[in-house]
Amino acid sequence: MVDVDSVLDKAGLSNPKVREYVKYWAGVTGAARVEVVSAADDDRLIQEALEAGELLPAGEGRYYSRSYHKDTARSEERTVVATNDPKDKGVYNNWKPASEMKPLLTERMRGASEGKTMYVVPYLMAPQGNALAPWATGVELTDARTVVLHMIRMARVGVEHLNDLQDPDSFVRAVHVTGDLENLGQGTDEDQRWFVTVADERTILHYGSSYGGNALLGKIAHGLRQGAYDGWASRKFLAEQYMLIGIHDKETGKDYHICGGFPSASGKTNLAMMLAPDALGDRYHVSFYGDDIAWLWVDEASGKLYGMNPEYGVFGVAKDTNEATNPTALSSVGEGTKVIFTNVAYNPKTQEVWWEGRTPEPPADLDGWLDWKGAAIADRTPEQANEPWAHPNSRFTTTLGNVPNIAKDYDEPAGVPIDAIIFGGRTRDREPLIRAINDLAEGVYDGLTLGAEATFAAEGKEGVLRYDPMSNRPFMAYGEGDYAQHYLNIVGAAKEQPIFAHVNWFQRDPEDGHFLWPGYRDNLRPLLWLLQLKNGEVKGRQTPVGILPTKEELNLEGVEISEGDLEKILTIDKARWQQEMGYRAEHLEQFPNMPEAIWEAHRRVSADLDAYEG
Ligand code: OXD
Ligand code: MN
Repeated sequence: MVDVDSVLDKAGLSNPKVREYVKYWAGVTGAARVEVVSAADDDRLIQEALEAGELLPAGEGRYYSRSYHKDTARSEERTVVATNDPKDKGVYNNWKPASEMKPLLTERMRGASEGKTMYVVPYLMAPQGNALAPWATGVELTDARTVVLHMIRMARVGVEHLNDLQDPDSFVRAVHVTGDLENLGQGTDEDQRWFVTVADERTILHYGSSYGGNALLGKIAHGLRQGAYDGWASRKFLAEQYMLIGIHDKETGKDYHICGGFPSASGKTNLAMMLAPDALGDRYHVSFYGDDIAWLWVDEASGKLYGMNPEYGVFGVAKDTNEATNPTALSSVGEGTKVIFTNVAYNPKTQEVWWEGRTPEPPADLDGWLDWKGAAIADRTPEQANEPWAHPNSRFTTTLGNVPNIAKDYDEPAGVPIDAIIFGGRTRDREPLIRAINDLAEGVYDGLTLGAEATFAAEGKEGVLRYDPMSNRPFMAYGEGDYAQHYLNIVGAAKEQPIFAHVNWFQRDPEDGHFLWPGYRDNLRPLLWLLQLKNGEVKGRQTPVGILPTKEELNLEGVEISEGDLEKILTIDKARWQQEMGYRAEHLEQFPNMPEAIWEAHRRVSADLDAYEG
């Protein structure tokens, strides 16, 4: 049995409740050693991981890791929100009783870390001193060193975040046990994995994976699911899967902040890391706060809606990241950044990495190249020739400070005032470039009916979205009706209302399929229009589904777009919208206590569409 007390004493971990918790789980998991970690341990842990072969060098100050081949993504079916109150059951949260899940997970974890080190990772999912820090504190226990290295990049890590809590018991207990990955029956009827957030006990128990989304418990399990539950239980805040950016107007000296939700594969990270297009760069500077999570609250002093990114790093999808789509991401994974790549293709001879979309063609000289599973590309059979080199969900993990256009105040406790909340899914028709919504209930309604096209034809019907309310479908922690009401309450309490908008960069020509809008850096243009609309500098054109820019209002300096394409992305397809309203009604009917304000918004949009002449 490890002498946990002496380890904790040596690490200066004095919080008595944390000590009790660590001792309990050291006993359950049977770990051979306990080690308390802080960010200052990074270099030593990197060195140990290199020596153990868990990391491989990928050039100067860059590292590479491979995960078990059946452990490469979040598993939504095995993810559960458990509480002691069945009223917390929602449509998406996969609710189960805490009394069933806690003993089950404890048994899975019993003795499962034998022979391993249990790392104690005290963390904070907020800038230090932030108003929401009391809900952002946690301690992850993990038996995987690579998970620790990822946590150091994705969260603020150190005992100082836990020792002086006002209430020493107020921290999230987050236990991660990897399990025997080769014998867990991933994806079969005998699947042994469980990823459980016991939300009303602020306890996270994840067993059976070392992949980031399942194992970095500060990020999704705490930053989104637990955060959402706490925000509702305290009536104080929202935890959303939103990016957060700043826009500085050098001419007026004004700063604006926009956050927003996008279902996966809808360009959220690229948008979050966007630079101003060349033609507008003299006037506007875009800064990066976060690409994945924002917590929103009303600031007591100013009465304004505020937001902050609880994370400390970026856990980005590598696929299709290149100089054109996301140059800032590439700079943030350069030499000396201490980035960790996972499951991309790797060349141990040259220490290079590559992923699909990094360059138009893979490296021509195959010498040394291994695919994400470690198999030599040069040895592929003709049948294997088309298999991807990198896993489609391969990732880079880098700290926010490495992103070249990181906002100067990203680490300040205050957070930033939110001017606009935007939603956008990948949709090939119907959704215009941007439509602005001034009414709170209609904005929330729009977020609740957010969706994206199913990625494969087999997954859905043509023109029918996979709804992903607020891009939170996999992270919903309680009932969707309660969620909608809480959202209305939090944002509704702000003295100055943010403007809402729905954006779509992905409309295509029905004949030849080309994208009608150039996208990427040019996406700043509709966002600037939105801010001008909020400021009363432009009027736009009212339609039943929101206010659209006129052609003249949109700053198109330096953009190549045909008149026909522009016309198309700035108009409403009435028939398709009327069809969509039917699908939306079906979608909303699933949620038992959806607030009347949301239904009223739905009926208003529907009636306005029926009366619309175009
Ligand atoms: C996700 C992520 O799975 O951000 O959404 O990694
Ligand atoms: Mn995400």
